[in-house]
Amino acid sequence: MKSLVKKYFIFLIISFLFIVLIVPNIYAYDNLFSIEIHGIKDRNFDLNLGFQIDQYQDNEGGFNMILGFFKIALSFKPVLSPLVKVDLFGYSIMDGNNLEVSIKDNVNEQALAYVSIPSEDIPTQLSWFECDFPDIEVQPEKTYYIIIDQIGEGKFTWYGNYQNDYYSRGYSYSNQENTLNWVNLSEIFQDLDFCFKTYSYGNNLPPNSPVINGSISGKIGETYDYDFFSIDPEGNDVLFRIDWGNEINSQWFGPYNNGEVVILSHKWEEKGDFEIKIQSKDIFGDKSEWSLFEIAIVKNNVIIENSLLFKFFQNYPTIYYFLKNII
Ligand SMILES: [Ca+2]
Ligand SMILES: [Ca+2]
Ligand SMILES: [Ca+2]
Repeated sequence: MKSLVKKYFIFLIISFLFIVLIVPNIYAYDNLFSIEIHGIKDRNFDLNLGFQIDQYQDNEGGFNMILGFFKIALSFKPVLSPLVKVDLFGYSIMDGNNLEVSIKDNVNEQALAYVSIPSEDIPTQLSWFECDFPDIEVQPEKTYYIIIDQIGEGKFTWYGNYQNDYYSRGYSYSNQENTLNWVNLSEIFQDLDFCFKTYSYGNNLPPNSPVINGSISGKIGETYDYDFFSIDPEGNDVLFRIDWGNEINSQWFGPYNNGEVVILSHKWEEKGDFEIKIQSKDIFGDKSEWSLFEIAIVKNNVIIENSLLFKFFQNYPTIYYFLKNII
């Protein structure tokens, strides 16, 4: 009878241990893929890459036209994409309304990109100035138009040159406000081409593969910090993605400043050797090689092995052996 109670007691203990030790581990697999992300910033991309001039006509002087009763346009054919911004050459004679700058692929259709430049931001002396609109993809060798307008009291003066075809891949046009009729100024004024520059981005290099620091060994269920960074040759902001050893890539996260140290925490819910992999890409999408980092995860059973209950089972070698193997 006494031994039956003992057996029952042992059965209860094993059941208890099963519930306490095994079940949570099974459920913990659900959390295996979760990561804690510290210090993620939500901010606009800081485009600090060098620009590259694509199309241009920089032969200045000889001709100018004041915006007022008409819009002015010039056509160009890009070679590079995206189109990032344009520079114009001119100045404002007096304060007026905003200068409206549009990029179109058809003069009478909607703008593909647009920026409205306040009158006070337009130079009052003849010079180049930047018109930066949201970047757009353009089709190389297709004709696009830069169209400028200054509704009402506009006094912007655009400079160009004529008598030679200084820009052979396009023409200049004007248009009375609110009409669809564009006049080809290049035909009237001997190959007139206004001064302009279009920009795209320079050749981009990917960031170097990330440098990873952190623990090379750990225990099941404990959290470990890993810090990492990536250097981009052009100093671009970088994003990362991580595989914690489960062959699942996280979403890209970032961007971070070039070389900024990022810290992430992770815990593993099973024993084994895991290969952490981190890849970076710059804001233009060029990716680094993956960096690898290994961690060995062992059972976290020191506390259980030292417990009175566990020592008690040492008197029952079969159960002890069984328990040793299941925890
Ligand atoms: Ca832009
Ligand atoms: Ca021309
Ligand atoms: Ca880069």
